[in-house]
Amino acid sequence: MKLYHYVHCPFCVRVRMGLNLLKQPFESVVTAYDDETTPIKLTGKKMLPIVVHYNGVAQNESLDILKYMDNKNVLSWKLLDSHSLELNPLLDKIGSLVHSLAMPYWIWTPEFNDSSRKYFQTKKEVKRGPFKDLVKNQKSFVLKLDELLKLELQPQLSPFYKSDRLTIMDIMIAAHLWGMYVVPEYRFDSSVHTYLQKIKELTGFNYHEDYWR
Ligand SMILES: N[C@@H](CCC(=O)N[C@@H](CS)C(=O)NCC(=O)O)C(=O)O
Repeated sequence: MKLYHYVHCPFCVRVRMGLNLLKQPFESVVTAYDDETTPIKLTGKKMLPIVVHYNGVAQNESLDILKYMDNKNVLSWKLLDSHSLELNPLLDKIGSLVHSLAMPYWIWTPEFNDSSRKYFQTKKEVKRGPFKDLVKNQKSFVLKLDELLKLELQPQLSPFYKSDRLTIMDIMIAAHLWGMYVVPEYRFDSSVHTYLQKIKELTGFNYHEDYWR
């Protein structure tokens, strides 16, 4: 199967982590952020991740893809239903802070060229304001992120989120947090770093591997 994805995108990272964990091989197709034609042709929407299955059927929505592939329930999907009331607001807050902190750096990774960088920045600045202001406000975003992780993530790790085994919830959390590894000024608290590295080990995830293909 083929996976169309953006390297930085947390929803795409979910699928990369999940498919690796499920030992499901895939052909990786890193798609340019300004390529509207490829995703629209496949699913009618300019949105990744998209997988094209062996039978040619294209599927989007990260969780739908993983659920479909996880026929043995390795990722304990029921836990997601029972914890969604706490997890979804936590993911929204983490996602918003990580995006504000990491976007100004993502655009300088090898995934982007001049054209896709301009497309991404123009689109994202409509919602978040100028990237130069995001960088200026870095300290306050970092304070908020650290506080959030300390109060709402760290106490729930046992050693995984509300579980002693890795579940889909860890993949969702880690996929967002992973973006912070590109922010050169940032260091996770060591317990969060250990948690993320454990997930990396279990899923065989390698964030920037496509740059060496
Ligand atoms: N609910 C979707 C969200 C996917 C999503 O938001 N993808 C973003 C990238 S992070 C996207 O493709 N955006 C295209 C654009 O804004 O041009 C999922 O879980 O797969």
